[in-house]
Amino acid sequence: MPADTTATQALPKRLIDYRPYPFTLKSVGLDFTLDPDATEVRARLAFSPREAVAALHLDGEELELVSIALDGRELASGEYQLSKTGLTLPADILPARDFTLETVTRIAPSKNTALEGLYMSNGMYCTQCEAEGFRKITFYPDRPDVMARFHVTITGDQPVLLSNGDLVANRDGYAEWVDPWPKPAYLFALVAGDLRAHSGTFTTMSGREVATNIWVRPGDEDRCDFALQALHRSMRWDEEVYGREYDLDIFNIVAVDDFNMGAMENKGLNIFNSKWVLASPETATDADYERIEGIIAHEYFHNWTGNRITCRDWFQLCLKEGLTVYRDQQFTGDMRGHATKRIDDVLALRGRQFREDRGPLSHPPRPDHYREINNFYTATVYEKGAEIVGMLHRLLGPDGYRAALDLYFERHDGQACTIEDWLKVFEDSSGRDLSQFKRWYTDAGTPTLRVRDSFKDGVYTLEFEQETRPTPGQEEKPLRHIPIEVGLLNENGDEVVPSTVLEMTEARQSFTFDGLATRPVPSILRDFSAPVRLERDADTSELAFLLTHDRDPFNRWEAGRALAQKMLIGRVLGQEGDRSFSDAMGALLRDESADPAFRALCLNLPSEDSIAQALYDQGETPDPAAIHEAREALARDLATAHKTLLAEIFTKTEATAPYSSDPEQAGPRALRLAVLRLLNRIDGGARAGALFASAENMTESFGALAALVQTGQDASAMAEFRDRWQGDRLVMDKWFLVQLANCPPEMALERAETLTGDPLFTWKTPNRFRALMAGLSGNHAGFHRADGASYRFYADWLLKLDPVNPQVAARMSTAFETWTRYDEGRREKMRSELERIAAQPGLSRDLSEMTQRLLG
Ligand code: 0A1
Ligand code: ZN
Repeated sequence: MPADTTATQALPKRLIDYRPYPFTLKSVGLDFTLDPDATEVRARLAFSPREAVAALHLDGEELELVSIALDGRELASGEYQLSKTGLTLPADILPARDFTLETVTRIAPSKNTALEGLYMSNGMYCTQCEAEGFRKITFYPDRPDVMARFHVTITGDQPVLLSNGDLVANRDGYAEWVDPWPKPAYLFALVAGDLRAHSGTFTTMSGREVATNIWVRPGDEDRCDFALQALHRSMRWDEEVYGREYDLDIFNIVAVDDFNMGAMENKGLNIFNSKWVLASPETATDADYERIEGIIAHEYFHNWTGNRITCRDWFQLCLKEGLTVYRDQQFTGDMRGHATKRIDDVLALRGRQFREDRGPLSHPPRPDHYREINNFYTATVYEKGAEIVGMLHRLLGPDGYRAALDLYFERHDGQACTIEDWLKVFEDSSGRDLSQFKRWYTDAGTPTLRVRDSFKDGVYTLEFEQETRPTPGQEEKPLRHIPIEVGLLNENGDEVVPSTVLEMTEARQSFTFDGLATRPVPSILRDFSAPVRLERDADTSELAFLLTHDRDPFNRWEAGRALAQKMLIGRVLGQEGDRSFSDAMGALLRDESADPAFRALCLNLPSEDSIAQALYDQGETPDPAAIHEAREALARDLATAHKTLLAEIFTKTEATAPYSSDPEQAGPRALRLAVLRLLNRIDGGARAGALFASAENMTESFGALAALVQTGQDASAMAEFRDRWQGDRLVMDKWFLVQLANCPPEMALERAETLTGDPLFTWKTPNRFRALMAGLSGNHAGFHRADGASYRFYADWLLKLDPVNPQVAARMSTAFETWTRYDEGRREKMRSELERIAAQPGLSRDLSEMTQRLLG
């Protein structure tokens, strides 16, 4: 599909320009006659004017208009205007009462490589309408505040024909679906193909039976049960924890191989990237299982937070996404353990959102302008959006939070809402003023929180100072309202002041604790109570103390992480190290009472990217090769210092029971693999090789492979893995990724070049493209080679993908988001690649906006 060059110059959309749509859409009838090259869409839209005189504008892109009739009268071509972006009927031809507009349009799903609107994947029809894909299906007011009831018919020779809502008629080649719940067009979905169902039933809390189905390609049926059970667990959890019941008689999930994102919450018909549905012990890792469960839950939870209550406009995206991510995080915590879930979430937040917030792409969770909304499905909107909900929960407490949510559902069911509506329910239900808190939504940037402490006459004082650096377009940074959870420990490790939430609202603020016999050790920002960068000069003995004694598991882990970070940064800067980190890890390895999954998280060293970020935050210029060296050396030293203990754990954690992805088994497995990654650096690959040969599940097989790749000893294992799995697209994605992301940096680019010539590198499939490119960009020192050759290779591929799939090309351009961190030479090389992309004639609006923002 040719890119729309005029769109490249389009002016940004602005939040302040929001105006309600001048018509109500009372009902929608859609008739689809499917054909790969000429699908016909007949749309009947029943409108009611809300304003006396208004033109009717319908969005529409890349559509062939076959006919148009107003209240049954065929319109002549002079009576309406057609443009590249839509269809307008002037006010003077519209009646001042209710009217119906009927259009017939033609589209070609088989030619739709952008995977937005109606497209084809392996001969199956499917749709992706969020955010603005429905306008590629028919002319329509494609904005989330226009909600309507849909009645859909599908005619086609596929055995399975699905849409939203409840099925009211079904015969050979024909199906009719009615969705009783008004919805915006972005939640519309249609699927047609030769599909098989793995089915179940769920009885809701009021006793209604819901048919549940996971639809997949023939041959994949035996990999669906985990997803189906995860769906049932999610449905029950939303009833028990939020009081939310499912509201249709059927819930369908479909797995598709070609999908731009993870999954989509279309009403009653969730569409998933097959990667996040299909699971079997032989093909999916423990991490995959946990993620599948989390994504199934996320999409299901959208039924209330997103669908029943939706967003007024796309600026409010974090209203549904932040809340729904928060809900899926709570769910996974309940299913699998809160401590490790919180650590995983904070690792992801720092790795993606803090990184985004520190560079040219920094934006508020609720942005106030954009050119292409698809570029705002970001870690800031999702993960930081979830942190903000978490802070509200912490400030109001569990009962206050639940009361606010009850009010939200009661007050706004069936509406399209804003962040203001959302905060108002918290204000009204708690009586608190959240005007300063609102800055978290409207302002970009990660605040830095500096802490000093003092102790005198039994009084301990914590003094905090907050500061947020300027971000693009926001020079001034008003003060934030920051919840800081704190506990104090005495020298025996007893908690002398239990966890309490301090509320910081000033630039500098002190909090005192009196009646203490001795100077306490503070545990600050427990459970990571706010998304800030905490700066505190804690010495290594205090960190080691917290790692052993803190009651708050997050801060225990955080202390270990801070020790590792100190050690790594010291090494990169050529300073003398000490044994504190190694000793602390030794103590943890010996502590059999500690949760194995927690111990695994502590043993995993900080990523090279996060070390680079930490150096940059300290005002240093990160050197990727030196960082790689330092991290490798620390891993080797750790392995050498504790080789006997590590070997013992490796032996002891060997599973004896048949595979299960439950935390009881996944935890010890994670520890075993963390230990393997260390031992592998000093045992010549002996253990990893043996495990690779004997493994009966993908977690161990892939874990062993990943360890072998680290030292570049993977040639035969890679070949064997490819031979075994070449017919399995999901497993092959892993194969592409791991050999680039984990290999020694000097091998990365050459491997990537070779892999692009592999017949299995089907680059138009988003999962495959992402696996290879994210593999390369995830190899920090390999991507940031000093000669800039990886940058060039990567940019060439973005340019190649852009005309085919602009959305994915734009998302993948974020590999360059840290370009300002590095030395002059690397900066220049990245900048010139970005300029080369920006100058490409016919560049998509998606990639054009990204390169312009990246260049600043
Ligand atoms: N709303 C989905 C994510 C999603 C967003 C955009 C898409 O296409 C541009 C597709 C899916 C979710 O939060 O899961
Ligand atoms: Zn979502």
